[in-house]
Formats: sequence, C-alpha cells, structure tokens
Amino acid sequence: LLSSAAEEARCTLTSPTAMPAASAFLWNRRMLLQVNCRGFVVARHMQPEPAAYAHAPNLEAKTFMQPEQPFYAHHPGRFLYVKDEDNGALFSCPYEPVRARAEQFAFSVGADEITWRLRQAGLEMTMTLRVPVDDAVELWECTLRNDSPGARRISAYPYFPVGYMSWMNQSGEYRADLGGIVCSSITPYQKVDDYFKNQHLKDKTFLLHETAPDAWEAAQSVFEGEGGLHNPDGVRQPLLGGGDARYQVPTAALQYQLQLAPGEERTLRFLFGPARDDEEIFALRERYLSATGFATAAREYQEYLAQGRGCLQIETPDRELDAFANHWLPRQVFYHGDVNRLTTDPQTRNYLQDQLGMAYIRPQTARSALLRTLSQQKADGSLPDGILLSPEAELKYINQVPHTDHCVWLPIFLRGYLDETGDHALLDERVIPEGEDKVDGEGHGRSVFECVSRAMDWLAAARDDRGLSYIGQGDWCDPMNMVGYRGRGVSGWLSLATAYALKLWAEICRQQNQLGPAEKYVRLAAEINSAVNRHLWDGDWFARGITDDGTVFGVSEDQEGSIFLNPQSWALLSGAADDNQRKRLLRAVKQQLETPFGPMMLAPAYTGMREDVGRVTQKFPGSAENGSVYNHAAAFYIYSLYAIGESDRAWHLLRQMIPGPGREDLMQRGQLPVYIPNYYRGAWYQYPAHAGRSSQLLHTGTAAWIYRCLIEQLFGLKGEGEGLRIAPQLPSHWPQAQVQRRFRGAVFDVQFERRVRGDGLQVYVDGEPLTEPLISPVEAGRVYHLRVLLPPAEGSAPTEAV
Ligand code: CEZ
Repeated sequence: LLSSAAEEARCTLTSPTAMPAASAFLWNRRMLLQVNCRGFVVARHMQPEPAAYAHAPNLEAKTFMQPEQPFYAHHPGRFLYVKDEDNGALFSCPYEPVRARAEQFAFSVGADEITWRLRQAGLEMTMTLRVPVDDAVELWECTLRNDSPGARRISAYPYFPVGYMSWMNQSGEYRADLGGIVCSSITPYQKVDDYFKNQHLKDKTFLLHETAPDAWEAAQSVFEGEGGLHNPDGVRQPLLGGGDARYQVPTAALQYQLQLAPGEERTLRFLFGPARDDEEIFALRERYLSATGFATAAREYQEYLAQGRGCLQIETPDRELDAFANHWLPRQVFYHGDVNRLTTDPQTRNYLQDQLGMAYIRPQTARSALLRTLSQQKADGSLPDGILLSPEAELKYINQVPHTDHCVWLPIFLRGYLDETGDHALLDERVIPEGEDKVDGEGHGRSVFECVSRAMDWLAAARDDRGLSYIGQGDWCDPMNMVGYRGRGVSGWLSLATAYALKLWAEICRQQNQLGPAEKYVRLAAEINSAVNRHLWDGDWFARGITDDGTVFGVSEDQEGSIFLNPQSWALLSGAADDNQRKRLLRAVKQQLETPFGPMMLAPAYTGMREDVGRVTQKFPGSAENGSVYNHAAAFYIYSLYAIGESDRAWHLLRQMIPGPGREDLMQRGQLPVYIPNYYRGAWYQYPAHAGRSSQLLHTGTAAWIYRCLIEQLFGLKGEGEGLRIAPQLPSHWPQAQVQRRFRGAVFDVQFERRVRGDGLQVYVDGEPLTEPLISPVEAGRVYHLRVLLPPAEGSAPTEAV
C-alpha cells in the first residue's frame, strides 16, 4: 500500500481508494497546494491575502484551511482524460473524474514534486507537479508512453476546471497569442472602496501549453455535457468544440490527438495559475514553459528546500521515524516558519511557536519574527491577537476575538531560540514599538529584555483574587470562548502556562545577571502554582478552569469534558504537580485519554452546548478541540513527559503521532506520513469507528514542538550556555542509534549505544571521556565524534512505568 524511503524524501501510495483523502502539499513563498491522491487540489495564492484561482462550481465562502475538507466530483482538481481512439476506452489520471481502476497506480510524493504514475491497457502515464520558488504558478509535466506491441492512437485531454469565478463577471477563451486558455473574472464587491482595493487582484486563471493542442473547450457545461464528468460529451466527440465561456462557468480543457509507435513517448508541459493581466501571463510563459524552464525552476526549488533541511539526521532502529524526522518533519517546520501558514496576520501564539521551530532551521528568521512581534506589543505590555506581517494586513477571523495567552509564548520561544543559537545579544536589541516611537524620550525604544519583562508583568497582573489567570474569550484553546467572556472566568491551563513562562523567564533573567527580577518571577510562579493547587486540584488531576459563575470544570463530577490534557501537561512543566500528583495525573491521562492514535485532548467529548464553556462544546464530538487527538496538545504532553524523564511513555505517544507503519493503522488514519495533521479523530469511547481519522490539515504548532522534542529531549542534544549538553532519552528498547546534529556551525556525529550492564551515561568526544556530559564551548567549523553510552534499559515494558 505504502512505501517510504529513509534515504530520500519519498512516500508512495499504490491505491487511489484505500486512503481516498490521503494528501501531500507543495508550497512556495506565494502559494500553497494541497493535493490528494485522486487528483483533487486545494490551492491558495497570496495577493497578499490568500485567494483561490480554481473554484467550486457554486458560491464559496472565503475561509481559512479547513480540517476534513470534503471533496465531490466537481471539486477543483487537475485531471487528464485519456481516450483510446480505436476502441473508445476512457479513463482519467490520476483517478478522478472517471474513477476507472488503473492496472497500476502510484501517488508518489517527494519533497519538491508530486508525481502520479499509472499503467493502463498498454499505456504508461505520469503527471508531475512542481512549483517555482517565487511565482504563483503550477508547473505540470505529463508523459504518455506506449508500452504495447502495436501503434496506438489516443486523445489526451488535460482538464483543469476553473469553477465559478465571480457572479459579477466571468468568461473563458482560447488565446492563441498567449498559448492557452485564459479565464477572466472580476472579484465580486459592492462597496466603492473595494473597487480601488481590488485593482491589483489576479482575477485571471490560465492554462498554458507548450505544445499547441488539436482542440480546446472553455465552457464547463459544454465540456461536461449530458455525459457527466465520468463520461463527458466533450471527450466523446472526435474533437472538442473550441467554445468560449461567456458568463458561463469557465473551464480549461485541451485535446491532443497522439499517435504513438511502440515504445514512443510524448511529454506535454503546462502552466496553471492566477494572473492579473496578459503581460503577466506572457512573462510566466517566457520564464517557465519549456524543458529548460522547468529544469531551472526545479533546481532553484531544491535549493530553496535545502534551506529547510534542519539540524538533525538520524538512523535508528525505526526507519519510518528516520524518514519522518530527516525529511518530512523539518520540511513542515520550514513551511510554517517561512511562510507563516500563508496568512498575513498569524495568530500571535502560532507565529511564536512556528518561529520556535524555525530556530532549529533558519534562526535569523526566528530572530526577526521575535523583533517584529515585540514591535507590535501594546502599551500595557500585552500582545495583540495576531501579528501583522505587511502594512495592508488586518486582524481577521479569530484574531478579532480577545485571547489572553499570547505573552506566554515569548519566553517559551526565547528558551528554545537562545539554547539553539546562544544569541543572547538579542535580549539587548532595541525595539521601537509601532505607533509609540519615542518610548524613552529619545526614540531608542526598549530592549527586548524590557519588552519581555513587561509582557511577564502583564501576565502576572492579569489574574483574579484567587491568583488565577483570566481567560477572556479564549486561551490556547480558541473556541473555549465562553468560560470568561463576562470578565470573571479563569483558565487553569493559562495559570499553569503563566507559571511556566515566568519560570523560564526567571532563568533567562538569572543568566543575564538580573537577579532581582529573577527572584520576583520565581516567586510569582510559585504563587500561581499554589493558587492552582488550592483551587483546581481535583484529587487525581487538575481542572481546566473556573467559569464566570464560579463553577470549576474539567473535573471528575463533570459528565462530559471531565478531564483535559493541557492542564496536566503544563502542571508537569510548571512544577505545580508534586510526585504524588504526577503519579496520579499520569495514570488518569493514561486511563481516560490515551487511545491507539494518541492522547485525546479532553474526554468524554462534549455532545451538547455548555454555555459556560463555549463554542468548543459545539464542535462534533471527537473532532478538533472537542476531544480529538489534537496533536498540538499531545505534543505539549510529550514534551512535558520528557521534561520529567518519562522517556518511554513520551516515546510511545510520539510514535503514535506518525501514521503507520502497519497497514491497519494507515487505513484508519487515512493519512500519509509526510506531515503531522492538526488532529486525528478522538472520542475513542464514543465513536470508535471514526477514531484515528486524520483531519488532513497541515497547519499545526505540533511540527515545531515535535522537532524540538526529537532534538533536545529524545536525542538530548541541546544547547546550554556556550555549549551542547548531552542528555538523551532514547526509547529503552533501542540498542543503538546514530545521529548527525548540526549546532552553531559545528557538526556532531553521535553514536549512541545502550549498555548491557554497567552504570550511567558516559560520553566520549573523539575517544576522550567527558566528566560531565557537556561540550563547552562549541567550536564552529569543528566535526565532533561522540560516542554516547546509555545506561542499561530497565526490565519494564515501555508504557507500563506507572
Ligand atoms: O485553530 C487553532 C489555532 O490556530 O486552534 C488551536 C490554537 O491554539 C491555534 O492557535 C487550539 O484552539 O475553532 C477554531 O477557531 C479553531 O481553534 C481552529 O481555528 C483551529 C484550526 O483548526 C486551525 O488549526
């Protein structure tokens, strides 16, 4: 069903029906394409707000990327019909719309291209999709090869539906001068102001060909006719009719009549994408539409991807993990960090966590992101709900709802960034707050250190009489919008996260020799931890919060939502949980939240609205924040388990996050191990048949956290001061592993070996034993050979530690 290579980034699915929603993605600085194995595509380009250029056939709402996005016959996709001119046999690549079974099918996903390879009735067909680095355009290469003993006469029809572009004005026509079909529209609007704003929009969608076709059709209804997409009238005629779309739904369909001798093949290249005008279309054609244009774009794109290769290469007993950690995970982290989920106003918490991931990949980007964030800090020390990335950007969607947790992510980001880079100079960097250009009276702004301290003071102050953090209309969990909308409700998670953030910041203060503030923040953290213990410890776990009316929720008395994962994870991190509480809450999580697909975020999932909790309770039970295996939350838990040395338990959950390798697991998740989705369905006890199914949504803070867990915790190769500390927590059943870690300009080749007997950890550097497992200072440019002997595994089974 699935094969994946550890050496290169490639994952191949051999059925279009076994995991029908299985998808992969390609992106560049201007666009994102999520492509599923059957040929359906969700594409967005930035202008600078995200927009589609191939649409549904009816009015679609403008929205952000959605989980479990449904597909239907007319969903945008890229297809190639192939008709045998001698016997009329018809099928389509890659699978939709005809849905005829190919004799051989491969959806082969690489890091820099996606290829389908099909074999059917003596023909071999490939379709390859690439993107360039800096233009919103799809580069398609289709090859047809005659593998049969005799000559073949076929017609091939690229069919790239464009959909309902606009209710005001839309059309499509063949343009011989530009070499392809160009569909035009006017983005609908009603306010005069929008007329001026919309001037720059790319309202055209084109399909350009390198080789002139024999025929074409630009009207969707004419192409489809009465036969429907399974058997369109267009392809049943000898030649497409050459029609235009005049305020009908346009499409882009071409026809090539090909005669292929045995062994002969033909390659056709196309460009598909949005444009503003003819000049732009023409320029794209000139730049890309040739064999050399494609080859140059491919090489440049590989160079671009190489910037995201990350800092860790591993070879472990788990080759699927190797493939994932070496290729796919850093790629996903890089995607998030380089283009910020293709939004112009990323949620502040998402931005800071995505950039935490970037600290391990391209730290200078992470550095500027922090400075940008602080330049938008508010006068009271709090952060806005979203960070504006361009002057035209506005806060949209969820960023219009006040959330209270954003400041927490500052020291979390900084801890990771400083450990990775040693760049303490960042803390002295001056920030001029936007709209407040003379903070110190001289226009020198504030130091990063001061900005973060102000954010910490804001967090410490945003608490009630009990000492717990107000939730406002949401914390990390943004649909938890009604716990505190009347101004009194508090968040248990946020209180713990605040305590943790203050502790992290105190440590940074100490390193900066700011002993007074360090002491203050440690004291505040302790105060919050004890407030949480006083008001929110439920006997076996921590509650999630207290509503506006004073009801504690996320407790054993609740029929639904009785236990939440986040407060437990962060109680481990903040130090709120003592040994006894740790044992109890670990057991509770295991008993009530763990599933074969990872830990659920809460259980039992809500089945009806709780007006004192909010919108989260209206989500379908087991989906998203309502009790799915929400991977971001699972990642916090994994990180916290490593933080307390629960290595095997952490490993077990980390491994569950990656689909496969078994067939049954893959089928249940329906997801390729080429990215971590934001969730797998939960509600394991309520809807077991659906549990495990992937959301296929590739936007998630999980990627950054899991990358960090691998680097700093599992392999334990973490920056500390001027050096690198070695504190591995390999799964106890691994006898050995090899790792290459790039760190501050040096390379560490590490050989881990599990001792059969003997004592604790012992590290050798170039043959010499270390007295302490810390290499400091690290010399840039040097290659270190490390041999790391691990203490022998204890007899216990991996997940039975409690
Ligand atoms: O959005 C994510 C947010 O981007 O949900 C996380 C939150 O921490 C991230 O910042 C948990 O709530 O209903 C909603 O508004 C949802 O909250 C979604 O928007 C969710 C999306 O599924 C995107 O991942």
